[in-house]
Amino acid sequence: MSVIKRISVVSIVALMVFSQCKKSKNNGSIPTPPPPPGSVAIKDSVIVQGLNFPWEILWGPDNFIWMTERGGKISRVNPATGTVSLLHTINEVVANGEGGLLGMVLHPNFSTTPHVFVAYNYNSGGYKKKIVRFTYTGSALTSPVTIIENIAASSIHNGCRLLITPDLKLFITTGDAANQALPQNTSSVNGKVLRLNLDGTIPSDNPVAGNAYWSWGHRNPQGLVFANNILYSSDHGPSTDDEINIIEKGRNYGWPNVNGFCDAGSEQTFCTTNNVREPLKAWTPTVAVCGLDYYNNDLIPQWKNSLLMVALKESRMYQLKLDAANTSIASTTEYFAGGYGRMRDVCISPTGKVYICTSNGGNNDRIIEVRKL
Ligand SMILES: [Ca+2]
Ligand SMILES: [Ca+2]
Repeated sequence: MSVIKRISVVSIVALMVFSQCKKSKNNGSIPTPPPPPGSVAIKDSVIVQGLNFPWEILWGPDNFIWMTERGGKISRVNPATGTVSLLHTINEVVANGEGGLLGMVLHPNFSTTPHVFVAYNYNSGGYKKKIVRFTYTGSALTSPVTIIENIAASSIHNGCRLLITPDLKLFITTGDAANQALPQNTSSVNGKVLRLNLDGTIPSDNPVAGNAYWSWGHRNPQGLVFANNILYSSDHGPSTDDEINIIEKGRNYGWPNVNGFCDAGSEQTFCTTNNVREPLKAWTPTVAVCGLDYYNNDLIPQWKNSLLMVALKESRMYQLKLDAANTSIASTTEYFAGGYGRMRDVCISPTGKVYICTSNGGNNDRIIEVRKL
């Protein structure tokens, strides 16, 4: 018998003895205790550098990260190599302050309907925003179709996350475009979460027939995710009350009359009169809440059933652990405080790795990969 075989036999015998020991130990009714919940060690590393204000990162069905940069570029990033492949530059984009090329979403049935929806600012009788649908050919984006246009824009407060729900409705967050009269005006498409059919028509079951809005009273929502059959959104507050909200059909979210919860005297009156939906959580002073995604992967157990949200000003990621009903935040844990500067967006791979893009500018922005150590 060779040495290796001897070792194997010894190992097998040892394993059998060990197993029996474990069994005999549990011969009573004492169950084996489960492993401690949560904590696995995580590791963060930079996989891409040299970007300029990436705004949207999302995990594509091709296992590439699809990315917009505010100046007008749409690229595919290979997460294994960090290679950035430019797909298309939208020349009509006008990047002004916080404006430019913003949110993006892919059609849920991308293999049969390779449509790419993007939101961007442009000039047309003033600074505006539009949503355009492109078709992906496998190497280029072609055939632009305008879904909605002439949304008021500004150098600040433009929203603009995009999301498509499984029932094929397009959700668009819009900001107040620095005009506080717009969010409470339901004939304006600003300061709203809009809901459209994928061809830009208005669904017959929207809150008001012929009106694109789904919810109103928003300031500058820049995070949006659909999970657990619930639409969650982050919204920038002024100097107080950044918010995380559950977006419900036809509800008023208060801005500019209400900041955060309905706690001040005048807010209480307004909230009662207008059936205002309060946030799940508010941050004062503000942290500049931005990109949002939902984590439920086994890879990092402590993050299961959590919203992951990144922040610009406070330059960190917040893990917002949801309760069993998914309708309130049970606990908050912070990661990467200050380590990478301002953070704009987050996405998650099907294997449970998390990707974060920074928003520091100067052609020095990065994508950070977070994985199990
Ligand atoms: Ca609110
Ligand atoms: Ca308040």
